[in-house]
Amino acid sequence: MKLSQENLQYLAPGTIVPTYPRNQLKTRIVHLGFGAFHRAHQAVYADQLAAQFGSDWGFCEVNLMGGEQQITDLNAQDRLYSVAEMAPEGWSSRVVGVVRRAIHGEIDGINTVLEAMAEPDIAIVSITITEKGYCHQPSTGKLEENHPGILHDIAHPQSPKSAPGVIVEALRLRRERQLPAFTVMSCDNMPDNGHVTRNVILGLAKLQSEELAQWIEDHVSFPSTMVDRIVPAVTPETLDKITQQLGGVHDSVGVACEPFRQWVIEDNFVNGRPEWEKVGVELVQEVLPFEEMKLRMLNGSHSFLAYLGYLAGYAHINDCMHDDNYVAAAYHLMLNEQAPTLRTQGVDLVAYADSLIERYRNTALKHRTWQIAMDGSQKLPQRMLDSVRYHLKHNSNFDCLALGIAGWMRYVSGTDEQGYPIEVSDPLLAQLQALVSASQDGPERVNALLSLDLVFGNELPKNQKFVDCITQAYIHLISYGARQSVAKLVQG
Ligand code: NAI
Ligand code: CS2
Repeated sequence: MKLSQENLQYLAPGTIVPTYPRNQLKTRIVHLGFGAFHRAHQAVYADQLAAQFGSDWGFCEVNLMGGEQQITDLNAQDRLYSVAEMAPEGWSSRVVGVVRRAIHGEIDGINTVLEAMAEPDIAIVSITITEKGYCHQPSTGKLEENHPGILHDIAHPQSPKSAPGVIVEALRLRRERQLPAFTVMSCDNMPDNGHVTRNVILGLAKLQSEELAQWIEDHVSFPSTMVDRIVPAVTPETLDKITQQLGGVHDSVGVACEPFRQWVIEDNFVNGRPEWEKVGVELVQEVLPFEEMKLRMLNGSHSFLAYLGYLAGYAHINDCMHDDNYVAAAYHLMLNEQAPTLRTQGVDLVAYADSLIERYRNTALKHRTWQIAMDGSQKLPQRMLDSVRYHLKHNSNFDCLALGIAGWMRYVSGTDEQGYPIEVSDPLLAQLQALVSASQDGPERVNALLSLDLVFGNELPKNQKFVDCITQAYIHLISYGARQSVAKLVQG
């Protein structure tokens, strides 16, 4: 039996279901990126608001590329799907009912997406399209004008392919039709994600029309957000567990995640917003300190564990947590090398680190190190390199960060410690492979990879101390392996 409005009655007792009048919701948010994370985060907050406070904020879900099946399946399920929270003591499920519409840019046509974004009621366009979807330079946060998607959209602005191109064209339509603008809210893991979004949208708009760019500057806001909830990619086993949990009702769009969630939003909306504060969202003036804390302590240690863990043969983050040296290294990274770089005030960072380790230990999550290792070229700058810059400036130690960066280099070299190929997934894969195959393993490999200015910028590779630290960590890693390198790091 499939999940549907009619079959809600057959769900296992205890499942939370939408009891609010779904047809009274208005489509007021278009969300780009109906992936695992959005389903378990922003949509859950909206569902709670509708259920507890009668909010009428509903979503139009859009996938621009990939995830075709999810959109088809969601429509076949009356736009219902479930979210399972995996607590160590047991799972609990909630059926989310706030999706009003679901479309795909490649199936329904980009025009359908643009028209949906140009509907008068749309007040917010929110985004979770992964870091690479922004077509920016990770090292600077600016638009990458040579990105193939951007080159396409400059040539064909009215049939865009990239997310920035779609947003710029939707805003152009709204301006032409004299409709109010919408707020563009990034919920991806980047520091100052609102600023990056603003850079790419305005950067692209300027290449098309100065007037449009000016209108966007005057009428659109780009609030930054800090988002947190560990949502591993859904596997067939996850879906089987979800079916069991729902009492035999099958949900092809279901997602499972940790119980914890957090959302901090810069309160800067041009066309209204849901009353998120009623369901625990923190609305603040400045998000950057929260984002940096999360990106460096959580995501930085995640990436460290992902590269060094994968190389050591640990398939999941919770497997790394069985190795005391990895736990100690994660703590060391968080508290000795990331925490000192932060400007958060009034947060107990030791308690924060403890809570992260506790979350990583959750055996139900099975969060693959391979998944987190993905797209490293887009992640390293905000997770590790900004902190390295701090340490270089303050002449302080960054051995753990250096090992993390060396771990990424070893990982993207494409062969694991047993000599098996690694399936590296990264938008810069072609460049990475070219650099790897043109360099000898060792210091030459390190220098080759450091030449990637989209990742490392122009200054870091010129800093001898930085180059020496990374080279030393890399040589140790290829000589003794990941486990020993992590052990040496924590045991001295
Ligand atoms: P996912 O793989 O389930 O979904 C990715 C989504 O991005 C899909 O909807 C896909 O259509 C879209 N997408 C991918 N490449 C794109 C491109 N080039 N242009 C436009 N759309 C594109 O991944 P998931 O788990 O939903 O994560 C997405 C992002 O959410 C992450 O990269 C991160 O920035 C953020 N996030 C994820 C968390 C997690 O634990 N999964 C937690 C916190 C933030
Ligand atoms: C992870 C994040 O995949 C990754 O790179 O580090 O998605 C992480 O699970 C989330 O940011 C947690 O909020």
